[in-house]
Amino acid sequence: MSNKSRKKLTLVTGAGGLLGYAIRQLAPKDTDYITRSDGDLTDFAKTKKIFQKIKPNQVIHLAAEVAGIGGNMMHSGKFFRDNIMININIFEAARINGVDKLISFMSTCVFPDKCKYPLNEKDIQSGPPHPSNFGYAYAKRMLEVQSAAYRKEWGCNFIVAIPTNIYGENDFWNLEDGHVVPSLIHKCFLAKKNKEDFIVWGSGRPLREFVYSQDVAKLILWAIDEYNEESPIIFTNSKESSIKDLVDLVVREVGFKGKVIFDSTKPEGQFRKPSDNSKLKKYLPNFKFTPLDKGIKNTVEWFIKNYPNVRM
Ligand code: GFB
Repeated sequence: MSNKSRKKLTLVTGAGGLLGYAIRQLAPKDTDYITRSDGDLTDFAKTKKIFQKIKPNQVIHLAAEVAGIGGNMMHSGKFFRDNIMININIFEAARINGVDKLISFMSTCVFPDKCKYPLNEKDIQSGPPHPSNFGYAYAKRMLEVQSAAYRKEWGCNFIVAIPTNIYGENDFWNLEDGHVVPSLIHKCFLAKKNKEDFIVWGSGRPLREFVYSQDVAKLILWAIDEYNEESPIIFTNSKESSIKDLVDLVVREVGFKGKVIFDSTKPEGQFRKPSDNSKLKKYLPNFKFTPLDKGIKNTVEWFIKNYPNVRM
């Protein structure tokens, strides 16, 4: 945490991760960042202290317990408990310290498993989420409820965004718990280094909408200033790619020449979760998302340059 005495405008929580890294490249100077080492946000007294010290006007609340499909299946209790506690504490500390605006984040895995496509902001609570991440998904769904309740009783301008599958520099590169993009880049890199097969989970057929962290960071900085609706907003280019498409890009960028094996004993999660970006397009008709091949190229370059000093 910065210890300069000037008044801070914006506080970014969970700033040590993927989106925190992207926001740091773009955010205005009056921004303060906290990471896990600044205090345990599941503890209300510690959270309150941080807010009293920094006195932010705005909060970009990224802090969360997150993981890919493997981590979600292993830790449904922890992910439910910790995310609920963090969000309760952050919202309350923000309210009692007079924060003007707070943006928090869900993910498209919060949507019902059986839902009409494309997923729309209106459908979040209309059925149970996919079993692979129900603990995380139910905790994150409460952000919509919490924001609406705080607006209603206390007039807080708290908003919620829903990015789809985010990837980019400074991701979490764990082979078992990471999201698909960082895990596959790391696995492919190791397969090349150790002259082994490159093992991919599942059939490669599931579809995802990958969004580059730098694009999401731009959208967050727009939303904290300009988006004021109670209803959440989905951040996506609405462009689906299969896991196989992703594998091909990773293989090309890593320069892997060996054998790729799709391991059907591993989990696949939801088959697809195509999302409606018409609300985003209404606000930002000219916003250009980074194409997946360019984003993967940048991400692989970053990983290779920083390995082994990466989060994993
Ligand atoms: O990123 P991921 O774990 O998230 O991607 P989800 C899972 C998809 O990628 C599945 C395939 O179809 C997997 O079979 N996959 C292939 C792999 N190889 C790998 C690998 O090495 N690691 C991983 N992780 N997947 C998450 C939710 O779901 O989406 C989270 O669990 C969060 O809660 C996130 O919301 C955005 O898209 O399946």
